[in-house]
Amino acid sequence: MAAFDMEDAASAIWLAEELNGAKGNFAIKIGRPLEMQTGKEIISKVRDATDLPIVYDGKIADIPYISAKISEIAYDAGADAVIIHAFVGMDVVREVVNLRGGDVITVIEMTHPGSVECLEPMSETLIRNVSAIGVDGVVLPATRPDRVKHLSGLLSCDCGESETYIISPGIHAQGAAPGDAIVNGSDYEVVGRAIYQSDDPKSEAERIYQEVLSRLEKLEGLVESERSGGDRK
Ligand code: BMP
Repeated sequence: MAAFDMEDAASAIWLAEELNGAKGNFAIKIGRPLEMQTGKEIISKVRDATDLPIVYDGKIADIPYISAKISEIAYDAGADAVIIHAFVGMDVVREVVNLRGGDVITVIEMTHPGSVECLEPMSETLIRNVSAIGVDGVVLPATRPDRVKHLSGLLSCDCGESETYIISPGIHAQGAAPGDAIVNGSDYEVVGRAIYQSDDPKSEAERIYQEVLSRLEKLEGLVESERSGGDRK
């Protein structure tokens, strides 16, 4: 998932078009710096430039009425998903989920050091509660793969494997390596500066995607050889 935190519309639209034809499974996350510099219209403009899923990362953390209002504006502009904070409370999460405007992704733990102090003590409760409400996705930090592993195990589902997807920022610019989160249970890794500040963003996105894939394949190979080793015993 490419984080669009650049600050001008032309670069965002260009990169959205480039990624549309990129080899891999990509999505676009529109962040506040881009939105503040260009207005909410940037969501519609990126929508027109690409078929990729668009996530509006407003990190919404307001009262239920206002959180729902902001989410509605983002969905109406063309966002497929919005990111809201879970720590504000389940009444907020429920209000946004009940809009049924698109996917709802909730922040559980973050990549920066302050998250350990403030979010970690309540993250187990948060992930169980948002999971019970039925959010579509959660944010867990690629910078702490052990937390991705632990918290992903708490996502509940009646039918075995949870359908809630996990997105994990922190790749490259914040120190995590491509694949660190995915091999620990995440579904998407979020990459911002390493892509949009590179000389050739499309190639860089494809290269990072391949790196993640090869780590996954290596892991699956290991699991497979352990299993067949076990079968022979
Ligand atoms: P970068 O790869 O340039 O560090 O960007 C990371 C992106 O992920 C930014 O858009 C940031 O807002 C977001 N993010 C994060 O870095 N940590 C979190 O815990 C949650 C985020 O959404």
